[in-house]
Amino acid sequence: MVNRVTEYLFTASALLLAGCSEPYSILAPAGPSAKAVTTIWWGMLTVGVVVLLGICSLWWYASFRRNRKYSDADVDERAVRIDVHARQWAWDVTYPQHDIELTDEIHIPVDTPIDIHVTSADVIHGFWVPRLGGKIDAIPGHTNIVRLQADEVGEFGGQCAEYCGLSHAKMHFKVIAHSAEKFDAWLVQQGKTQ
Ligand SMILES: [Cu+2]
Repeated sequence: MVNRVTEYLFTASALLLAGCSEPYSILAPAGPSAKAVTTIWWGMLTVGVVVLLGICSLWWYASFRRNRKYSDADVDERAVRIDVHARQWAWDVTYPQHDIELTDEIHIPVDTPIDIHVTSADVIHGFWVPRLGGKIDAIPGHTNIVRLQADEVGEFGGQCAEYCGLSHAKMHFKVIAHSAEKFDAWLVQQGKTQ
């Protein structure tokens, strides 16, 4: 068995080396035209190797980073849940733990991870608050979760990021980040008015 493997390796090596043998090899140019081709060949090989190494490195980094990010997100018990239902052409917002309902407006506490559970009543919309986090699709019959967090108090614009009909461009909303105290006061006030 070992002898047969050695035999195959020897034959394969001989064939490969035969391809580089001088009578037919572009790697042994003997004239100006052939030298130009050889230069391009080495250039293409170099660029190809650099691109391959770059892609492999990014792939490895992305795989490692993704695992770490999701495991960190799962263990954060401070996360506040807010449900967002998209429809043509508005955003219905509910706070499941507080029995609060809003439209086109999301209030959050600052410095706190917020898990937005996003779904849709009709077509696919795109939930996006550019200054606070990534986009997530709002899909009928399915719930996606995106985590947002504001590092400062203020008002942040949100916009539908998936074409969803005639008024798609007007399907915007705002996220208002309060200090922890003001957010608690806002919750109490909403509890009284709803
Ligand atoms: Cu839209």
